Order: sequence, then structure tokens, then C-alpha cells
Amino acid sequence: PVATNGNGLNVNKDLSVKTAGRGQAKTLAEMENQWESFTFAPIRESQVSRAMTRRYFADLDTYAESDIVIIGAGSCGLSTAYMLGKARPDLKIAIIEAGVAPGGGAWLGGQLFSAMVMRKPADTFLNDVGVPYDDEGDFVVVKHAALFTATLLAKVLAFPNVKLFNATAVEDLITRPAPTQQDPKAVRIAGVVTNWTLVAMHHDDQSCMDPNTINAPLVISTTGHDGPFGAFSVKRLVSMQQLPALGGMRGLDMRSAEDAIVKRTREIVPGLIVGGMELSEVDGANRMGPTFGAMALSGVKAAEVALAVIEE
Ligand code: AHZ
Repeated sequence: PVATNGNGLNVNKDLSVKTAGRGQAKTLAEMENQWESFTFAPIRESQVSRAMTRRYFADLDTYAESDIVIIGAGSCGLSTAYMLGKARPDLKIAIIEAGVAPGGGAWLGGQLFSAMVMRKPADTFLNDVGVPYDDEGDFVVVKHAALFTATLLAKVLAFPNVKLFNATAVEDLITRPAPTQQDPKAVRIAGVVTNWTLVAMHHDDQSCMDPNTINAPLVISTTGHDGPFGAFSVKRLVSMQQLPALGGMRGLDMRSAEDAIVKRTREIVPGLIVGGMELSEVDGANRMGPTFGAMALSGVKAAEVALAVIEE
């Protein structure tokens, strides 16, 4: 038997039978020693489906026109989202992350060790987000990289104006002609082309599976150094002849690499800001390995550049 509840949802009348525990316990303490009579509030499977799909498709609708798209939810992308979400609650910010788990390479410090090192002055970012650390003089140590990523992620996800679409890959960039005197074929970036990552991984063994799109006047790419998904946007800029070539990431030099990444965080072509390790591929900067201050502060700078571009 199917009935309609006050919200217009179809509910099964049978649900009214087993509601013994419903509405009884208001706190966890009230549940103590009540497990024999315990039941969850009733549910019908379609309610669960609708609770998820209604929100997801509303989000797809809302963010089809975004103010800013951030590609990649690694340490740099999340730091960028944190700064932007906090500074501008009026902007619609979509984060597109290819992996199921956001966080990129920031769940561990280095060589699968737990602790995460950040050189000063990146401690200022940790203070702002509220991540505790040990102060070792010129650098600080978060006891587990996952504590940094989980705290940052929780703050970013709580912003009402930020939506994370994970398990979703950016497959291409949307462009519009923006000819200049030096380059009549110049373009500006006007959004991203997306697909479920599992679909994106099967273009060579399935027939055409067309993508979806998000329009945005500003895209911030933080896809990390080259790899199966990494350095995505800057490689595409080369193949669409908007960059002559990539410099290629150089060997590890912690002393110079971190300064270089922060200093070079910038708008590379109109409408596309690049931050984090993706930048090392553009300019041929060194890698820094397991020290993450540059990722946080590149995110801070990417957000600052983005706000300046938007206000232009
Ligand atoms: O899944 C990727 C990861 O979570 C995601 N990503 C890459 N390509 C994508 C695409 N669409 C959607 N086409 C995509 N998402 O981007 C995220 C990049 O995170 P990351 O942690 O690899 O990059 P980051 O620049 O934020 O941090 C780099 C961390 C490193 S690597 C390194 C070294 O080797 O020297 N040192 C540091 C600190």
C-alpha cells in the first residue's frame, strides 16, 4: 500500500508499524541501555534516492554557471577554495576533483610517513584554518597530514557557496576567441568540460560518451605535477597552442622550489590561473617533495589573484 505524507512523498503505510524507538532518544546519553527497544526512524528506499539525486541535480543546475571553477582538490586547490569561500560568500565556486577522495597527495607527509612539514610563514595559514602543530623554529609539523587535509576539507565543504563534484574529471577547457595584436589565435578560458572519471577512463574502449560543461569566467587549475591526471590544464594549453611548450618539472630542491611556486602563481592565459605543483611543469621549477607550505600559500595567492581578476 502506498500513501502520501505531508511532503507529497510516497510512503509505505507499513512504515508506521515499527516506530517504537522513533522520536524517543534526543541525545546519545538517552540511548544508553535502551538498545533492546531501539529502532531507527522509518524510511522508504525512494526517499533516500530522492534526497541524494534532488540535491545533486539541483547542484548541477546551480553550478552550470559558476563564478569560479577550481580543478583539483589537493592541498593547493583546497587552500584556494578555503580563501575564496571565506572571502566571498556571494560567489558560486565549483571544485572538480577526479578522485573519489579529495585531498590529492596531502593525506600523508612523504614516503607514506604521517607527519606533514610546513615551512614558515605557512604556519599563518594553519592558524587561520585552525590546524594544530609543533613549532620547530623555521618550520612547523602537523602530527598527521590527514589532520591538515580533513580540517581544511571540513571547512571548505561547510561553505554554502562551494560545491565539490568529486569522481568527476575535467576533460577539456571551454575557450572563446580573444585575439591580441601579438597573437590573433589567442583565446580566453570560459569554463570546463567534465565527465564522470570512470567514464573519462574508458574513452578508448567504449563508443563516444559525450561530456557535460560548466561555464565560468575564471578557472583555477591546481592539478599537480605531470601524471595520469596531473598538469592537465597546462598540457592542454600547449596542445591548443596557447603555450609554446612546457618547461618540465626539475629535480628536488626544497630551498628554491617553494618560493618559486608561490611567486609564479598567476593567471597564465586570460581566465586561467594556475597554482600548486602544476606550475612546476609550466616554468620548469624544481620539486620540493614532502614540504607543503608552498601548496597552502600558492592557494592563498591564487585566491588573491582571482579576486583581483574578478574585480577588474
Ligand atoms: O586527482 C587530482 C588531485 O586530487 C586532481 N586532478 C588532476 N587532474 C584532474 C582533472 N580533473 C579533475 N583533469 C584533477 N581533477 O588534482 C589534484 C591535485 O592534487 P595534488 O596533491 O597532486 O597537487 P597539489 O599541487 O595540490 O599538491 C602537490 C603536492 C606535492 S607534490 C610534490 C613533489 O613531488 O615535489 N610536493 C608536493 C608538496
